[in-house]
Amino acid sequence: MKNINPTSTEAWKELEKHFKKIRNEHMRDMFSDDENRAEKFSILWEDFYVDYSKNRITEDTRSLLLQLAEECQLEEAINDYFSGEAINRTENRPVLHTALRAAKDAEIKVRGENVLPEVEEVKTKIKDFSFEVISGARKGYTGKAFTDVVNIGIGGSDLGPVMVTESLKFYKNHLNMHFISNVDGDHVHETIKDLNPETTLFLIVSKTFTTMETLSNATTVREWFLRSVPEKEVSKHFVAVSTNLEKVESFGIDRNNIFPMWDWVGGRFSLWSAVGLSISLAIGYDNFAALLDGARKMDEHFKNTSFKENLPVQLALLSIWYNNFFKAESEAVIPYSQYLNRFPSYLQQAIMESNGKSVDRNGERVDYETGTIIWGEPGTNSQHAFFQLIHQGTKLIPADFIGFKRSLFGDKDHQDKLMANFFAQTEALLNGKNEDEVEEELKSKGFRREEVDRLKAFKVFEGNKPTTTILIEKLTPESMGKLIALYEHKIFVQGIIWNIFSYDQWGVELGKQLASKILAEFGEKEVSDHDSSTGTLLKYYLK
Ligand code: G6Q
Repeated sequence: MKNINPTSTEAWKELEKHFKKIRNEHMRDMFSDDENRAEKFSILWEDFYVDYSKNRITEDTRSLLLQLAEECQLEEAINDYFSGEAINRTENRPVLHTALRAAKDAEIKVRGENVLPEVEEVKTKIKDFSFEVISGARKGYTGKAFTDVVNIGIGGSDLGPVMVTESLKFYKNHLNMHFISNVDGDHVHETIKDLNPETTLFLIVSKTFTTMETLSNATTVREWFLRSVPEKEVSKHFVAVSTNLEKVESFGIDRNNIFPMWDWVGGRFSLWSAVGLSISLAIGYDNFAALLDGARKMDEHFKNTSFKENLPVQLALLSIWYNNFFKAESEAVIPYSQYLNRFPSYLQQAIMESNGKSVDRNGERVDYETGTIIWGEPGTNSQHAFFQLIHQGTKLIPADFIGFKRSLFGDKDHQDKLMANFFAQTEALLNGKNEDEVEEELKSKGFRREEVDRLKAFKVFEGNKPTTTILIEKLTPESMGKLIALYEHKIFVQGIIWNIFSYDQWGVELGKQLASKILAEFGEKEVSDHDSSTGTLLKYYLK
């Protein structure tokens, strides 16, 4: 993996010139000038149809962006990524969430050893455990089957599992899933207040097993449990997922109840590991395995497909085009599926924690933009909320529209209405509505001339707002795996081109240390040295 400043490449310089040329071109004209535009700028892959023709690009833009990827030696970087090179150089680790979904007989070496046998061993443990809990063969201390599962974890040990269990709720079994993440005591107490310790299973998920939020929540839950249950029964109700076996044992969890993970799996990419135990419990191991299969298919597509036909590469390049040339600051992700309501917040962590960096791989301050701000909510709800700003605000917000051809309950009437909105929005964002069209519309509604003149400026839509449509056959564990992996690899490509390290998170680590000093002051009821704002706030809080 070479450290190449993207702005020093030939492609970047050409892109700057090219940008000046096409920045004001309207996509409406691009479509009317080329009847094959949709075909030229779309990729059909398995059950995914991705149409990126409603973007402010021409064939030249695409060629230059592809040249940029080549000059930044993306291909070599992809090989390093998949083969277990320590590409997370600031932590000296490989980045191998892809190994968790690799084919059984693959060979991926970390520090000289093939990790696949260990991965398979843990998968078998997840499979057996899930089967026992779901079937009722594994029981609580009074001999009753489990009815509730509580996942205690935060960040990467929470967001992925919550998002997937929510997205694949349709495939869920009888187990009630709960997630406790925030150190806010109201979160844990609200969650456990109606739970029965006899039939509740707790999963404590922490890669490091040092995270304050998770350990506090786990301790509170354990105390609550021990209020009515003898200590010797803890092992029947508490299991842990971690790399830190010693710390887990000293917390009082039986060694047999530990699902190991590895330092080469980043927290925000860990749902494919035992961190996804809650997913396997919620939807069954076969569905969990299908999720992994989907991700593996996307991995293979990403590794083996020419950049021009490569979904993660194309999505990443588009994002760079807007971020670095149009200076768009944010990107919206709008899933037209209520099941995917947590997908944007999951992506916020995956994308913003990975690429929110301002120092390049040489340790120098970058002088170009990196990570984008990600936000979004499901459609159609978001149409009735923030879409106004996308349509008529002053900011350029490229948006991904994610939709499914078939609904899960098969209600055609609702599906048609949902998808009519899905297509209508991207079409309107592309075309807009010009003054003539507004005048025409107002006149046809019987507005008088003065009224038309007074109102028309407010009703004009410039259009030319970029969208990418990701149309998927159906929401299944497999297609969900593909979708998540698509964005994971998009993150990778952007990090490579921006010449940053995507797989560390020093900003998050800082947050883990900051509170301890103030917490100690709370204990002593004495405020020490702070800026005057923080000092006054603390005194007010302690009063
Ligand atoms: C993810 C981040 C962060 C992490 C949490 C929880 O990439 O590093 O979100 O997952 O801070 O960490 P533990 O799993 O170690 O408790």
